Amino acid sequence: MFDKKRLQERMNAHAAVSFGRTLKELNARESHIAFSKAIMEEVVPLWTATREKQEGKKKACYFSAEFLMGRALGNNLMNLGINDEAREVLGGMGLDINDIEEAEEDAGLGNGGLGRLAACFLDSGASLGYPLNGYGIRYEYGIFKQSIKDGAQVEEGDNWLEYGDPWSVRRLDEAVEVSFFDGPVLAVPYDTPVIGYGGKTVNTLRLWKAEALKPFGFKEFNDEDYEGSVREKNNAETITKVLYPNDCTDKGKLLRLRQQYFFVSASLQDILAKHLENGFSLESFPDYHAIQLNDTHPAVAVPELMRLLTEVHGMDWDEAFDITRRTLAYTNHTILAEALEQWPVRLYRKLLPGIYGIISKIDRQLQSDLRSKGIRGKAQDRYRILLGGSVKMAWLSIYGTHSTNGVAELHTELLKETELRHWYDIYPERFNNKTNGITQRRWLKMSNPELSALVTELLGTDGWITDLDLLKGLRGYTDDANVLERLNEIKRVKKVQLAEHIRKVEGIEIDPDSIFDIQIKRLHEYKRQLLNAFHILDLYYRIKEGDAENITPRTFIFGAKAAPGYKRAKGIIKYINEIASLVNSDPETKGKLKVVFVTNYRVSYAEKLFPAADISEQISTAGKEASGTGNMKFMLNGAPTIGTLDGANIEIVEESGEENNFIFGLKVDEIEDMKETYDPHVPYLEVPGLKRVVDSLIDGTFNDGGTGAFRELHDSLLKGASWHKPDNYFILADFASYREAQEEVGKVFKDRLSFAGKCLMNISGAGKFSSDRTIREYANEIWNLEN
Ligand code: NBG
Repeated sequence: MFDKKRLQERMNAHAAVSFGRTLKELNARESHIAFSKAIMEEVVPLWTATREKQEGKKKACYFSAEFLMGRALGNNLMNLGINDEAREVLGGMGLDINDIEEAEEDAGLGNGGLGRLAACFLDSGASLGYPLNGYGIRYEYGIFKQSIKDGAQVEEGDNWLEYGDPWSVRRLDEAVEVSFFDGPVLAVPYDTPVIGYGGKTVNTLRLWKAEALKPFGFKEFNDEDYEGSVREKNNAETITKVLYPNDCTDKGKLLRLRQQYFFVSASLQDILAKHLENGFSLESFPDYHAIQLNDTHPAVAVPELMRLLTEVHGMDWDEAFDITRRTLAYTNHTILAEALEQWPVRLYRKLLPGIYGIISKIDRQLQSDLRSKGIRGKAQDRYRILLGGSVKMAWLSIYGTHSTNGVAELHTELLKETELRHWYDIYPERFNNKTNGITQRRWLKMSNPELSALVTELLGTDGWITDLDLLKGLRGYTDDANVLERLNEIKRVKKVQLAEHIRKVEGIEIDPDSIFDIQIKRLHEYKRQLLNAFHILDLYYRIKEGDAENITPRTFIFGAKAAPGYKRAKGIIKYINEIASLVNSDPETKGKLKVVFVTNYRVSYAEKLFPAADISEQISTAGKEASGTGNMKFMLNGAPTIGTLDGANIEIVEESGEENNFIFGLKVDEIEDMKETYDPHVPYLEVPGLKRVVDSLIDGTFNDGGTGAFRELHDSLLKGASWHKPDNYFILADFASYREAQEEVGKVFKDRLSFAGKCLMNISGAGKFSSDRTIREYANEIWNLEN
């Protein structure tokens, strides 16, 4: 039973012990810590109970270099079912629960979709009662903090642990050693409880921190070599210092490889040791563990598990390989060829000579398997894990595991037909699809309590919180004017809340009666924020020419981080901000058009943006976005998609009806057909208005601060570059079609009830996109796991 008085006492105690003060003297961040620690005390007994209940049962282990958890407090209170009590207790002490929640730093240990997917999966695993634990890296600095100066992105370190992390416990007694060529480091686990909805299951996210075995050299100190005395400590701690801020692609960096091996080796040693401690045999390892590799970042698990089984435990190679393969499974998250991870052999050999030896042996075994399938000589090259001086992590992952899955139907089909076709030919049974999902607990119940209440009322049950398919029951209301009006009222409330927040943090006023048209995701060329920007500028010119008299007022909102080394992406941010200053300061378009680039887009900002959207921008070049998950969050909150037939957009439209979304642009096969002959000069010269906006990059309309970034963007569209053809993401080719779809949006939006009908069709069709469904599929079809 939950005891309010006890909570209050605990909070006072934590204020005293952690900060040496009374509650009244704490600032918001300190109060947040004291309160969270008090809640943590409530959680620990539940956590222990889950551990005991799961003893001896098969477990799934989700290996991921990224977990983009966001804030914990609000989510944990919700899942424990003690929101109201918490509000009361805090209120009684003169504290506002909202202020306390807002004071929490995001745990931003991920870049984008891949890391956030891992977080949603953990929530679903615990909520469904599966023994599913996460394993990753405790980065001291997460994804950088973004600010905008003169329209350009500026990065700053994300010191998320500054005030401490009340949600994790350090378990020094379970530390393990990880060996590199230059010596061992200590891996210390920090465990965070993952509380399932209803509080019945509390799983674990285990993140490893690197430390020195010998943190202080007394001899060096005595010799007055002060740097030397802490060198080992600094070198070790560097491994888990910071998250690499690249979404999708990674260039071969020694430190990154260290990070990968560090967390994979620590996790495998830990899991294997516990398995044996519990009295189970090595041979039974796959009967008790399923390990999912989130992309190729943890692919070194294949040779590392082989090393542990054969070299540490003396098992013979063939049996060890069988166990490894039956334990591991791999998820592919991208089809972009340049993003398939490869490591220079010299790095591998240097850092992990033993592991490199095992990879060579795996590669030799692969060759012999290929021979037995009649694939010989040169024909083997496209499969080889070691070839041309690089280690191909995707090939290692497919060969060393029993399952390879894509993350949306189209993505999986494309993998089978193109990038991974040769592998599909020889191992068709290994390939399967697991369409991504999102947790409705965070992305509807918590972020949008107003809409949640309406949904519960209409359905007559809150069962959708754990069974999202129930949303189908809303289909009965698509013609109910009263319901549609209420839906619109709720949307307006969320828009007012967002507008208020944007006024506070960005200093920009936006009009809640305008269409909120939102594109929030990492900045990448293939996601085509530039297409959106061109359309806005075109609209602006047309309004000024009196050509868009009847336009429905619009607020275009962007949120995006660019990888710090990705020059074009940064150029696009600057370009969007230049358009924003032009548009927002022009009295002629006032009241009709506004552009906002929100700074430091992250999970906690997303929670305010998704519920307030009228339109969801999902405009990637067809075939390039593996799935997308933001698209699902918009849908669940009732925003129709303006988008291409790409990734999970296809399935979204299947579930909600094409007529309830705004689909435009070239399809995968059309792009395939024209890619050899495509000349962007054709649309550039022929589509009315297009040249004008494209040339704004070079004709002096805007200033890129002397970086040359705008000229370079212009060239990328019309001249290409050494590594790609002109306009390789077909922005100019899709412009006219996009503009038409946007016009349709403006028109349909005017009929407020008919637009609300589309919103309701989206909400009611969102059931498939619960990560509960996704996790059940992983559990049944890959992990063979029971709840
Ligand atoms: C991303 C894809 C998204 C997808 C997420 C989660 C990588 C490598 N891939 O389309 O670009 O939704 O993974 O699967 O980050």
